Amino acid sequence: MTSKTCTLVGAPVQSGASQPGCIMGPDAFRTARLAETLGELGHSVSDTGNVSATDLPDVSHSNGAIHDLAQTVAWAKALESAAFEAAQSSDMPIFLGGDHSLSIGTVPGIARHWATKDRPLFVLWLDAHPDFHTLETTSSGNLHGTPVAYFSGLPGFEVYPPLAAPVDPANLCMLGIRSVDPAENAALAEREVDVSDMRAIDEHGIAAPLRAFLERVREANGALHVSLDVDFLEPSIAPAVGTTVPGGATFREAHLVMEMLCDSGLVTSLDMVELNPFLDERGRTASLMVDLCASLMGRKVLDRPTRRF
Ligand code: 6HN
Ligand code: MN
Ligand code: MN
Ligand code: MN
Repeated sequence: MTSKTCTLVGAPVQSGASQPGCIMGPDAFRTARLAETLGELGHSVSDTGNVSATDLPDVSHSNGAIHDLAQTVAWAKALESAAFEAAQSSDMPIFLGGDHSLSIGTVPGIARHWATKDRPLFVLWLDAHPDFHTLETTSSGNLHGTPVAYFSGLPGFEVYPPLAAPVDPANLCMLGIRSVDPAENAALAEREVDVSDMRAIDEHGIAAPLRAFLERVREANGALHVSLDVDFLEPSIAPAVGTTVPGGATFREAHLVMEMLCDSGLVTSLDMVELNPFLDERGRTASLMVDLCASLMGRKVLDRPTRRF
């Protein structure tokens, strides 16, 4: 792939998850040599360090299960600005999580950037979960279960920051889904979200739905944000996450997704989320996530186009 300017943005968010540990995620990615790996692939990398969110807004919600709302809203505001700036100044912002509530900030900031270029933003959500709760429907109260419903413009998010550019639900694709709460199921059924659950992937393989989605992005001249949750992966290869669900993407399925994304040339930003280093085994999950990022950014086995049959 052609050489890109990559901006690493640390987002040590853990207010959206139930257990602590994601605060250490950005430094675990650094320790696993993310910047050096991208540099070895020919990219120019700058690490802007970690964003911080200290000014807590005075917000509340009637759903008593919700915890850490003010902290999560503060992160959303700070990360929206950081994402917008990183997108203005580089080819490839890469957000180092942090739990998945960080996408409440990163995706809207990236969407605002592409709106100024008149290009629609598409989002590929690689996750065991659709993260499609509203503030009314979340029963765990863990706000990492809400980003997709929010940035797609669903009602009921008055306490989150207003969206400059909502993502059209028709521009979403979810792969790897295998744990959906009843309220999320109902909300997804009402809208045209392209969801491939693990059953569909077992039946058709992971390449077919991804290829179809990439074709849609290309036809629309879209920009593509990828949000990679550690729990997309099979827990036996990626134990460092608080929300493991059996039956995830295998090592090769995950690399194939990244390699196809690389070949497409369409990806313009990336979230790497939910890494909880406290739950890792000798850094293996952090290293796997870095290797997946390397596949996305051009690491190949053979220096020639993949054979077609
Ligand atoms: N994630 N649906 C569950 C909940 O608590 O709302 C799980 C959310 C997981 C969040 O994948 O980032
Ligand atoms: Mn908490
Ligand atoms: Mn998630
Ligand atoms: Mn998940």
